[in-house]
Amino acid sequence: RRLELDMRQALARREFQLHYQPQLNLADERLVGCEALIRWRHPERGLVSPLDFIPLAEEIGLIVPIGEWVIRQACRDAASWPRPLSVAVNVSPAQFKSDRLVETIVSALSHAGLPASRLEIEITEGVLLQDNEKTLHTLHRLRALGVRVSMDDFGTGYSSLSYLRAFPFDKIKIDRSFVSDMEDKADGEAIIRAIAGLGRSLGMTTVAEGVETAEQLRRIRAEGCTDVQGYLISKPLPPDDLLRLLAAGS
Ligand code: G
Ligand code: G
Ligand code: MN
Ligand code: NA
Repeated sequence: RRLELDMRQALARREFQLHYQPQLNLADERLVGCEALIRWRHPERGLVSPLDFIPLAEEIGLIVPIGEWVIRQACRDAASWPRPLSVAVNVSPAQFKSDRLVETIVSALSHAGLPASRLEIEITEGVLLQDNEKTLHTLHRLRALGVRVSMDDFGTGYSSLSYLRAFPFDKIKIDRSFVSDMEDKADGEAIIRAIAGLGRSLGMTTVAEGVETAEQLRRIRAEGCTDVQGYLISKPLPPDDLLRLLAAGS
């Protein structure tokens, strides 16, 4: 498989990049964090979406070294930002299960000189599906370090609520399908209201993802989500563009 061979060399050839999508807090209208999203600049294919290589990377185990690069790079970048925003990194199930995750994070934070409180990891239900004892142990170790943990794509899986009971996440990221449903179906808005209320009761931040229009933002604010992320605020930005945005004082 050609893509597989190329991916094996992409790290050494420095073809991966991180883009950063800002998250806005609705209470004070300030940026509070950014999600790191990997991009592969392939020499012939151009920009390859993570949707097209992360699943393959998981399958062949390459997600572990790629994911380690993501964590190190995200910590380095965040340490250079002019304001102490948090940086969120997506951790896939295979990477989460690898025994090196906690050590990698400790070492990345220390090399970058980034306080653990500025790092957030985003996990999906896929992480929680298997080996619950070990998963919970890892989550608690991360929490003890001061790293925050978010539940990504909330509401799309089978038992989101039981995961919230099993582990006290810091943040719930409401899947963008509920946001896009909001304008044509009343259900979307009702679901967002319910998740925002759940977050409030449990003391968790609630981020609405995929916010694209002012009308969506108005409704999300009315329903009580604490933060938003989406094209309306900003697309994922290359590091230099993000620095310019932060320097401009957003
Ligand atoms: O930004 P974009 O729409 O291209 O991202 C597509 C998917 O790839 C998203 O589900 C996102 O969570 C995932 N993704 C992006 N960057 C990373 C990464 O560094 N690690 C992992 N595991 N997934 C990522
Ligand atoms: O799965 P996860 O939530 O980690 O991935 C976030 C994905 O959503 C990224 O691929 C990112 O590029 C994409 N994204 C971010 N904001 C928007 C938006 O406003 N609209 C749409 N359609 N996609 C978005
Ligand atoms: Mn995410
Ligand atoms: Na998500």
